[in-house]
Amino acid sequence: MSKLTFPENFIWGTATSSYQIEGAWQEDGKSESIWDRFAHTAGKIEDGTTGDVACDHYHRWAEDIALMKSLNIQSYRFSTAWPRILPNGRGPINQAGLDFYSRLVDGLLAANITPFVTLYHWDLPQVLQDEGGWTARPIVESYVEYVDVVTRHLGDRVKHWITHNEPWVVAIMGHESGEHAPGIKDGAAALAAAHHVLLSHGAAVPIIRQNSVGAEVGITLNFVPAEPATSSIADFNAYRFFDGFFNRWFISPLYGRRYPADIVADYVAKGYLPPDGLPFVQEEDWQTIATPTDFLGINYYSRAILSADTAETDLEKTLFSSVAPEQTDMGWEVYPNGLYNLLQRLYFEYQIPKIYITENGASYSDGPDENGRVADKRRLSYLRDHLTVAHQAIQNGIPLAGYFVWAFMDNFEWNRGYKQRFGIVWVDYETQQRTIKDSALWYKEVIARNGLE
Ligand code: IFM
Repeated sequence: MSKLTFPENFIWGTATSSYQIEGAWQEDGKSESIWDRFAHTAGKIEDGTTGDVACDHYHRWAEDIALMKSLNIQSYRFSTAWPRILPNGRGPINQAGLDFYSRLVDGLLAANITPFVTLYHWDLPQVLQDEGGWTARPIVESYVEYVDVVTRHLGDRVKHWITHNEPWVVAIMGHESGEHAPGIKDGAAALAAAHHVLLSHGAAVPIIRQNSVGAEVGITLNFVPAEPATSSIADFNAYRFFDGFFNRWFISPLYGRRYPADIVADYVAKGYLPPDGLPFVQEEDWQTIATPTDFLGINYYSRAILSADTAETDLEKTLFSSVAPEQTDMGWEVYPNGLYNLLQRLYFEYQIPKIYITENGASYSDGPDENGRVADKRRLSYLRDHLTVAHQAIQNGIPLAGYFVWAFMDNFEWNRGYKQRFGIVWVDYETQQRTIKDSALWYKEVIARNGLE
């Protein structure tokens, strides 16, 4: 077998987010987030759990950094929690919250691990939700204030910033299906939320550049490459809508093309938009949203195959309806070629100068055997097959600059709770003991060799 070598400066990383791992939900002046509120509401989380303690990373961060270092991890993508830093959403700064992230950044740098900071991974202060959250335009100003505070304090040491993680999830799962916090079920609200997230991204980019000289700034979108199930016109139309509402709605305005006209028309037909346009848009927004960035972060897990009879009736089924035999515990098809197709499409259609895979990984529940070993073969082959495809994309000229495994350790998988385990490190939630899985040992070797055998 030949060796697949990656470019010399390729970044090998791993990722998490604040609410999913930190715990300490009420400590050191942190206020309630929409996820605290949502998880504390009966019936919202499949296994009835919350992120109150999670992986207790708030107290165990030093141990977690040491573990990363032992695995050769070069870069760590984590998010900052807005309610730790500005408990009122805006105004007075909670120094203890900032200090936590400052220590984390210093610890990472001391371990020679590059911090990649996501400024918003879904834990909005509840006080801002009470004013309308992402559906109300003033949120943009509050977000920019929050970003200004974080980047002023960490911008001397952090040089990679991601404004938002997965605006589709914030907008659609949070405001249309209501499966995520804040649990709203209103199509019109979802579109307003999507717009304000994108607008806040563009408004924040110059502030980040000002506060963090020489930094790279980008946004992370989740993509689900789609295909029609058959050659029928009805399936094609289901595919077209899916691709538009999931993928194009978010990337188009970021690259100067406004919202896709076909999907605007579909939303008018669904009653999500009035016939005479987009009520939440002001003309100057287009330019703000399309503020040039340095990179696009992409999160890829699976593809969708669309047929007219499932489209729009059962979102979860439609998203990940699968023809391949292999599925992860999330029920998502394992389909590495989808990553190749996605990278190629993004590069060809949008001429993106630099791409990072900011998340890729798989949920499998394999736990420690009688000797304490976690032989998570399926995750290992998932990662290997996706990296093989990533390598092929680089060979073909696509500017892919780094790869972050989701996730560094098992954590709180939102409305699915703790049963879904994405980590390359096992977490025993009773004892908080971490156990390195076989996939992590394999990844360690990949990093050491800068490639795959
Ligand atoms: O756990 C999530 C993460 O927070 C965002 N991207 C997808 C992951 C797996 O569902």
